Amino acid sequence: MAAGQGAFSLREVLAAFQTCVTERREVLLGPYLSGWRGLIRFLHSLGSIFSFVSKDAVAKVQIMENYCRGEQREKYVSLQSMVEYELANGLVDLQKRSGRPDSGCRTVLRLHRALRWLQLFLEGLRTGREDSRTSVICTDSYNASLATYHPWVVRKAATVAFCTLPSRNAFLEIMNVGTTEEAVTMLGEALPYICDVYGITQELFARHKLLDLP
Ligand code: 1PZ
Repeated sequence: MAAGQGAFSLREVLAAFQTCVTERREVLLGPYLSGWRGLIRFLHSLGSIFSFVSKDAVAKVQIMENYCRGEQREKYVSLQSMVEYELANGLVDLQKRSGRPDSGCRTVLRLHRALRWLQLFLEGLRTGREDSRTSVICTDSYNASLATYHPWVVRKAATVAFCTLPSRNAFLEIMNVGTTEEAVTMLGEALPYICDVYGITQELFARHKLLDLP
């Protein structure tokens, strides 16, 4: 079953991450953020129990979209140009938050950490057995990534919400990519691009010592 016209398919969303990386290995913010917008739309389809997650994700994407449309928009074309501009102009709080507007660097860092969760989660879904539970895959991926950065109450709420996730097969179907086999194939094709975006960002942030921004 192909996704009908206008139907929402995770294939297009994941393809956005494919178009992020330029020949010079820069990560373009435009497609990066449209990938996130698509993921958030998908998250909405999983029910209101996830609204505490989507609210935070929307807020962060919004901050970045404002920078991308703002006066300094040419500085926010890629992650590389953003890091260079914000650091050169002292716009990044390195020790603790000072009450200034959130920098692009600290905001992207949160999305970047969530991208690691996404990578682990989708890889778990792809390689999971037919009868494996999405909630377990999701919890394991979360504990191995994002959970480190979240306080107890957020971890608790996340774990409760994960329990509502449908079975692996049902989950692959709501991705709207076709049969479960087609969804698994699509994940195998799309994941290397997400890994690439994650890897380039990780290297960039590590090089500039930005991995612990408050
Ligand atoms: C398929 C099921 C989807 C489950 C989503 C898994 C992620 C759970 C994350 C729950 C955290 C949401 C609450 C807000 C936390 C914020 O405190 C942190 C740090 O930001 P700060 O407080 O420093 O400003 N925010 C984040 O870690 C960003 C979380 C973004 C999560 C995006 C998930 C996108 C899901 C796509 C679904 C396919």
